[in-house]
Amino acid sequence: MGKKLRVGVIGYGFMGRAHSNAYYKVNKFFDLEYEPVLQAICGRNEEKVKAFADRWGYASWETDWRKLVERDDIDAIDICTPNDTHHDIAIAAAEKGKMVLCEKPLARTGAEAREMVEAVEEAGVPNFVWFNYRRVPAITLAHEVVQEGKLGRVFHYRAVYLQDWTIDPSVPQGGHTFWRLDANVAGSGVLGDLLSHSIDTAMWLNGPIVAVNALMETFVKERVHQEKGAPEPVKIDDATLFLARFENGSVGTFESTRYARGRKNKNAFEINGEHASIYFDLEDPHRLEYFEHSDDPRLRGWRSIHVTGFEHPYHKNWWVPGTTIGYEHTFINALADFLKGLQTGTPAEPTFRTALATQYVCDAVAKSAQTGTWQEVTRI
Ligand code: SOE
Repeated sequence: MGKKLRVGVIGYGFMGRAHSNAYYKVNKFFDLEYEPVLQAICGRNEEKVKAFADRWGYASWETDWRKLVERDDIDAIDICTPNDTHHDIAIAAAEKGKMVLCEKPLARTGAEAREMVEAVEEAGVPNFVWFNYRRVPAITLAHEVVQEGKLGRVFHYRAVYLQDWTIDPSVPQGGHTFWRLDANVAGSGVLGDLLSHSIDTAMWLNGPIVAVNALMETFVKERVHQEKGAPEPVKIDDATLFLARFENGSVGTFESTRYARGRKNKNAFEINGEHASIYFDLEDPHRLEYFEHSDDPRLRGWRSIHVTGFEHPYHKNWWVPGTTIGYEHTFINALADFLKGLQTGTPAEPTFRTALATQYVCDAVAKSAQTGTWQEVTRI
């Protein structure tokens, strides 16, 4: 430890809390050269931002992100605000020479994301996107298993990301709680919010997606806007499904919805290879299911691996084998990797450039759903 990294976090909602917790705890569990300092929190509501600063021990607070970005006592800007603000904040921060960390999805569109990539790369500043599920130990283990070639040739990639919290038509859209349902702010519905996670994981595990064929549905056509108080047409996708072709010749299916009654955060995937298959479900996050064809045929079957041993990713930084870690630890693990990247000079993934590839898949999915045709994915 020793190198202080003075962080300015923008946004004190769900992600502001998750990221603040990571900055607060990372050095308690990981041996790192860098030590984040909770230098400033920024949010528009003065009373709330002050209360947040007190609770988390931030040294200062701001109500205007532009002022925060101008400050000389900030080394890194972390964007935890709704999607429509990511582009302007990231570019302003990069121009000021700050490191930029951004909550997913990187942007509303590929065009916005591309400009963000250009800005951080021109400025030469470290950058990172918080696709936190890469740091679920069982998903990281899946990555190791695939990298080691245990699956052999991959035939199928199957992903679902299912929730159920928007079935009630009286749930509003817009405002600070329901901005995810407002297309102007979010850019899209489940595509950017949920499928971006699935796509990031899929391309990390199985390589680039080159073409897609999609459909989208909006089940509830009108919702009251929380701030304006009147009903407005709903312009987000409530459900998106797509077929995919991967560069390695495998084929994929992706399904996401917020209308799967009983599914709260089912982010699951299965990969079927020539020699082995793997399956993961975030609703059972400590387990990786694994099937190996070369096992003794009499004993062959799906193994349910409890990914909580010292030989498993991240666990030696936490508790004794068999105990578990949770959602918040995925952010702490991610931050530890980002800080190690600063230390070693090998940037932690996903960088803005890597996240741009996910954004381009999202663009192709949206275009395919509009046109009813296969779409090739823009390559970086
Ligand atoms: C939406 O409900 C949400 O909070 C996403 O925005 C997160 O990225 C996902 O991890 C959990 O669900």
